[in-house]
Amino acid sequence: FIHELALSKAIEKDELRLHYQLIYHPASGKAVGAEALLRWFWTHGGIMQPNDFIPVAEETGLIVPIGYWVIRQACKDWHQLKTRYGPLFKISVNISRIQLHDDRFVAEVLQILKEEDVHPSAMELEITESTTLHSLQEVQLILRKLREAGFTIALDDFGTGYSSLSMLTLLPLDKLKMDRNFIRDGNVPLIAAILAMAQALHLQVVAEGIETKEHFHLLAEMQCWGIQGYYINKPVPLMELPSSIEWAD
Ligand code: G
Ligand code: G
Ligand code: MN
Ligand code: NA
Repeated sequence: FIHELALSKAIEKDELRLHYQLIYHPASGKAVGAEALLRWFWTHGGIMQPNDFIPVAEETGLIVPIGYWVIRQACKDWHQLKTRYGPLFKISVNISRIQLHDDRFVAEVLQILKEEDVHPSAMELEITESTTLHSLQEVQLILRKLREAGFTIALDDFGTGYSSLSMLTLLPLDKLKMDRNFIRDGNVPLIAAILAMAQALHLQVVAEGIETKEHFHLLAEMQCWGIQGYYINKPVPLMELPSSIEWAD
């Protein structure tokens, strides 16, 4: 692939950056976390979005070292975020299937957090259902180890796959990230059903794709645990994150 060589040098050339999107907790009116979203500032190609290079990174295995870079950078950034948003603030990191199946994953991640002086309880790992396409038992074991170490586990893009409901009981999860399609379509009965189901299973829900004031108020009234989307903030570099005051209405 044409970008493969360039991507393999992205870390050493310091071309990767994390942008952040806040996760807002309507019940307290506070930002409780932020999702780290990777960007590649490619010298010849401008800013590359993850949808354009993550698939290449996955096919080539480069996602493994890139993923460890993401976790280390997120740890460094957490030290700044906690002074702004408080010590309970969590950083969410997307983890793809190939990363999770690296033999060293659990040990390596724990080592990185130790070196960067971040407790696993400050980090949430977002996985998708595609993670379990192979070897469900192996995934269960890895997630259980991570959870025992203190990480929280979120199922990302919930509602877009085919086996969502069985996954909810098969995987050790703390959270569901409700796919933004439900919000975009304004499917209130389905949103209500997902929230009720999650509550019965003791899972917290973060609604994605909150783009308008109407979305914001709807999900707050429905007592959704967390909300995330362009209405709160677009993904931006750490230093450009807004203070919570701005969305108090
Ligand atoms: O930031 P954006 O909305 O363009 O992200 C597009 C997709 O890329 C999302 O599905 C997101 O989960 C994924 N993604 C973003 N950053 C990372 C990352 O650091 N690692 C992995 N594995 N996926 C990421
Ligand atoms: O798959 P995942 O949920 O990790 O992907 C997050 C992606 O969603 C990022 O690429 C981010 O830029 C995008 N995103 C975040 N908020 C919104 C939103 O309110 N509307 C839309 N359309 N996309 C969003
Ligand atoms: Mn995500
Ligand atoms: Na998602």
